[in-house]
Amino acid sequence: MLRQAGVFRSNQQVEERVMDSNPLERERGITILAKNTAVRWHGTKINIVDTPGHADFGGEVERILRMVDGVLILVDAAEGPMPQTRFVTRKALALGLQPIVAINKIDRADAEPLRVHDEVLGLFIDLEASHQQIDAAFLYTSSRHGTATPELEQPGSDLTPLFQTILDRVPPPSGDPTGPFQMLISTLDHSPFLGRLGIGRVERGVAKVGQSVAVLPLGEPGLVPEGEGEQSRITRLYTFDGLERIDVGEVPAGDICVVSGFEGIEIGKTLTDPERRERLAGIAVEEPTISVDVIVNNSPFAGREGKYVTSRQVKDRLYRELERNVALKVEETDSPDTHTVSGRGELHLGILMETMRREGYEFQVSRPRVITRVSDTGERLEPYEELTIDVAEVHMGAVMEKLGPRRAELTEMKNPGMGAVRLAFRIPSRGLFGYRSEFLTDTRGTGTLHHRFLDYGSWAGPLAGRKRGVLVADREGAVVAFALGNLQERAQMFVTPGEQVYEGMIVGENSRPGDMDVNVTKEKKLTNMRTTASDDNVQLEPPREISLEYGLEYIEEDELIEITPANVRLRKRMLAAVDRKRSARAAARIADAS
Ligand SMILES: Nc1nc2c(ncn2[C@@H]2O[C@H](COP(=O)(O)OP(=O)(O)OP(=O)(O)O)[C@@H](O)[C@H]2O)c(=O)[nH]1
Ligand SMILES: [Mg+2]
Repeated sequence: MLRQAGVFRSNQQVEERVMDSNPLERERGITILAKNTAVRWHGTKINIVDTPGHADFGGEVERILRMVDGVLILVDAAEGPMPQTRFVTRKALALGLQPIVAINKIDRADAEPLRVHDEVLGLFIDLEASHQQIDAAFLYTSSRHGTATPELEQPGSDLTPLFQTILDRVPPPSGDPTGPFQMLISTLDHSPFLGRLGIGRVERGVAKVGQSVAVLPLGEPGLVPEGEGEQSRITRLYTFDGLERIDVGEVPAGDICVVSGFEGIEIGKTLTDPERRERLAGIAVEEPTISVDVIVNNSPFAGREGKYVTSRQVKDRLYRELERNVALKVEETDSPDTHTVSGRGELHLGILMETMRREGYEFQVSRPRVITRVSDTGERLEPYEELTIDVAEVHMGAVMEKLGPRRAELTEMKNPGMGAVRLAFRIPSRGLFGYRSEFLTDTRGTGTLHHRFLDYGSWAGPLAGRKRGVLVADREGAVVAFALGNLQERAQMFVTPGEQVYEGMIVGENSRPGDMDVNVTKEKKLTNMRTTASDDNVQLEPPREISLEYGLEYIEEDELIEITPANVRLRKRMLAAVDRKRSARAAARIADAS
C-alpha cells in the first residue's frame, strides 16, 4: 500500500516489513508495537495504524482502536483465521467498527481462499458480529505481488480494489471541526528535543500550535471541574505522511497527530479547550493473565555484566514501562528488591525483559504464575490457551500421553498427509509450564509448538509439573570438558567448557526425576602415563540453548532466571547445597507430620 500510494521514490530500495522498525521486531519477524502511517489515494488521506497480531500484545491493539473508523483484517489464505485473529477481531467488532477482510497470500501454492472465506464468516458469526459487519467486503490479495481482487476468477493487477474498498466502506471521521477542541491520547512517544509526545486523534475542533489546552486527569467521561489537571500550550504538531512526520500549524478533527508541550500527558487522557473541559471515555484494556517476580540480582556474579543493577534502577525502569505498555502492571511487594510484574502472556513479559537486558539491565525473574479470577457465580477461573502442535505421526502417542495429565483437551486433529499431523488443544496456561523441553525431547527436536491465550475457564485442579530434575553445580569455577563428558550420558547439558558457573547454578537436565549436585569443574586426574591421546578429546553433545522465554517456561518454583546483558542463567533460589538439603528435609518432615 505504501509503494502503490507513491510513498517511495520509484527506484528506492525498501526493505520488507518496513514498519517493523524496532530491532526485536526485525529479529523475531513479528510486530510488537502499534505504529502509525498515512497514505493518500486520489485526494483522500487514509491514516493507517499497523497493529501486532499476537494476542500477547493485545494491549497495543486495544489502545489504538479508538483512533480508527474501520479495520482491515488480514488472514492468511492457507492458514485461515488463527486464535490471535479471533482476539483482535472480537475487539474491533465490539467497538462497532466496520471490517474489510483481506485474504492475503493467495500466491501461496497451498492457498485455499474460498475455504478461508467461509472460516472468516464463521468467526464473525461466532463473535456475534452485526448484520452490517457480516456483510463485510472480502478481497483476495497478495501483498507480495501487490494485487487485490474481489473475485478470484479475475486476478487483480494492483491494489486499486483495496484502496477503493477502503474509501467506499470506511466512514469518514465524524468529529465536528467547528466545535471546541478535544483529543484522546492513544500512544506516547519521546523526542530528545521536545520531551514527551502524545499521539491520538483530534475528536472535535482544531488543534493549533500555540493554543492553550487543558490535560484532564483520568476518570469517567463528562465535564471536569475547573482546577483539575494541568494547562499548557501546544508547542509542536505533526501529522503522519508515509514513513515521515510532517511539522504542521494545525490539525482538524478526524486527523491523527503528534502533539508536544505536555509533560503530564498519559495514554487515555483527554486534551480539551480550557473553556470546554469535557472528558472522553478512557481506553479499556483487558486485565493481565500471568505474573512474575522481578528480583534484584543477588547471584555471586551480580554486577559483573550489567550497567543497571540496583533495586532503584530496576524499579524506575519497570515503572517507566507502564507509561506506554498499557496492558502491563507493576506492584511492590514486602521486599524492596522484588516487584511483581503482570502481563498478557509469556511473550509479553519476555519481550520486556529482553528489551531491558539489551538496555544494560541485570535482574532475576521467578517462575510465572497465572492470575486467577472469580466468575459471577463465585467459581475460581484460570487462563486457558490454544496449543497448536505439528509433529510426525510416530511422535503423536508421546505427545498425547504427556498432555493428558496437563489437562489438555484435543479440539482438532488434521492429517495433511506425508506422515505429519497437526493437533490443536485447549489447555490451562499452567499446564504448559515446563512442557516445551519435554516436547522437544519426545519429538527428537522435530516438532513445532505454538500457544496463545484463549479465555478464562474453570480451575483445572492440581497439574503435573516438570518430569525431570536438573543438574546443579556444586561449586564455583570454569566448566571443564572432561567433567561434561562424564555427565552427558545421564543428562542434557546447558553449559559449555570454559563457561563460569557458581554453586547453585543449573547446568543441565537430569534424564530422570530428582535434582543432582554435580561438579562440572572436575579435571581429569593427571597420571604419569598417558594411555591414549583420545582421552583428552571428549566428544561433547551440543548444549541446550537457554533463551529467556525458554527459561520462563522451564523453571520450577524453587528456581530463578538470572538475566544479564551477556547471559541468561538458571539457578536455584537457594544456592548452597547444604541449605537445599536442609530445607528438603524440613519439607519432608512437615509432609510426614500432616
Ligand atoms: N507468499 C506470500 N507471503 C507473504 C505475503 N504477504 C506477506 N508475506 C510474508 O508473510 C510473513 C509475515 O508478514 P508480516 O507482515 O510480518 O505479517 P504480520 O501479519 O504483520 O505479522 P504480525 O504483525 O507479527 O502479526 C513475511 O515473511 C512476509 O514476507 C504474500 O502476499 N504472499
Ligand atoms: Mg506486522
